[in-house]
Amino acid sequence: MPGVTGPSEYSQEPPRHRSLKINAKEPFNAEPPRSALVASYITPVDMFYKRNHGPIPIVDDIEKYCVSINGLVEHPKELSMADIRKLPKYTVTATLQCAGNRRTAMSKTRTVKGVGWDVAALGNATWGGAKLSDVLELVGIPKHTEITSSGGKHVEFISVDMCKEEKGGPYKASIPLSQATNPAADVLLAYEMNGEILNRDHGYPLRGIVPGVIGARSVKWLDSVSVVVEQCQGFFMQLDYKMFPPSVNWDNIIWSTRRACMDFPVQCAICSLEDVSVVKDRKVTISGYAVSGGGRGIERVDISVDGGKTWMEAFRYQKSGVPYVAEDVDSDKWAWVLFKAEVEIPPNAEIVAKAVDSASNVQPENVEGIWNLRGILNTSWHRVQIQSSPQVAHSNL
Ligand SMILES: Nc1nc2c(c(=O)[nH]1)N[C@H]1C(S)=C(S)[C@@H](COP(=O)(O)O)O[C@H]1N2
Ligand SMILES: [Mo]
Repeated sequence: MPGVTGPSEYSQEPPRHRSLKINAKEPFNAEPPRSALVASYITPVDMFYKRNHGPIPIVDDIEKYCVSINGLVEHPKELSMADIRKLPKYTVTATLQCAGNRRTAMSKTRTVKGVGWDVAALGNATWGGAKLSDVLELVGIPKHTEITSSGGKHVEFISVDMCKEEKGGPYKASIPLSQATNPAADVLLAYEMNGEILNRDHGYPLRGIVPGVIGARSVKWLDSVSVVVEQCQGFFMQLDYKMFPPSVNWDNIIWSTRRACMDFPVQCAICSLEDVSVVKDRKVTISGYAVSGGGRGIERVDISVDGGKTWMEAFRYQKSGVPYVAEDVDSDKWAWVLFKAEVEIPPNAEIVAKAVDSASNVQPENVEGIWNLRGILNTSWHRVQIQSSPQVAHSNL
């Protein structure tokens, strides 16, 4: 693509915030401390997790940059950033979550393969850009198309970055054409994040944003968008990001037997405490995030201080102090909710959080039942242990 080069090495990586926890250096994979996630509803760009499979590409001449819209379309086009910006601009607040979020905890049950993540491989941002449905209309594909006359059924996003999983080729992924041409699905070709020009780490100058779907499908640094007959045959759609049953191991795995993960399941995590925390007071404020895929809202977040025997409901909000109601016209349907609960804890408490989404899906109780060899989609109840300091034990006598 004109104007964009992929550095062969990691010598030209962008600057990053010091407090990010680095899970892998090259490619760069890092997440913020838990507490940064609950500090604000919108995650600041520098605190947003970064998930890469290769070096960060460099756009050396934005005037020359263009994205190719091609494949089974009547009028293929090369669009410059000026062309993209001419289309109506939409802003969508959406949580991007890596399917590997909470992988480290899954690994404790049985080893899994993949970059380790704590509970912060996600963030909530306001993305600005053109709707993919408008872009596809420019090349002759009407809104709400499931299949084109030439059999096009999927939209493939192809990047310029190079990763070893694709044998030095670009990262890619696809979504169904019906989703891409549905304006209500809010799929964007985004050039802004939180009102600023998208930075290099997050896909400058243009990336896909597929709300409610695992992060892997929101392809950064777009080179082309292609209407194709089959689902993308790339590594990350066919040989990764699939959920296998606990019985499948590396000797008996058959990748083609499972579907590519798309919508993520209901998830929540406590962010005000680490896995093991020592607290002095018996009264503790528990806070965290809850989010579901597919635009499903969060119906409830339940908190327990006794390992799940008894429960209380947490306060949920998106706008500070305003109670959140799932499916309310004012709520952001693709975004997380933050939750808060004031609890009184017994000595050596196990605090648990679980969320319920608007389709009444509930997180699974234990990680064992959802363990899978790639360690994806760990949505088990989030548990943190409290070690009472001597004062607490004493005041409880
Ligand atoms: N081109 C490209 N797009 C990509 C990736 C990548 O490595 N290369 N990683 C994907 C994965 S797995 C995730 S979770 C998100 C992470 O986006 P972020 O780094 O902006 O948080 O980008 C997705 N898009
Ligand atoms: Mo991811």
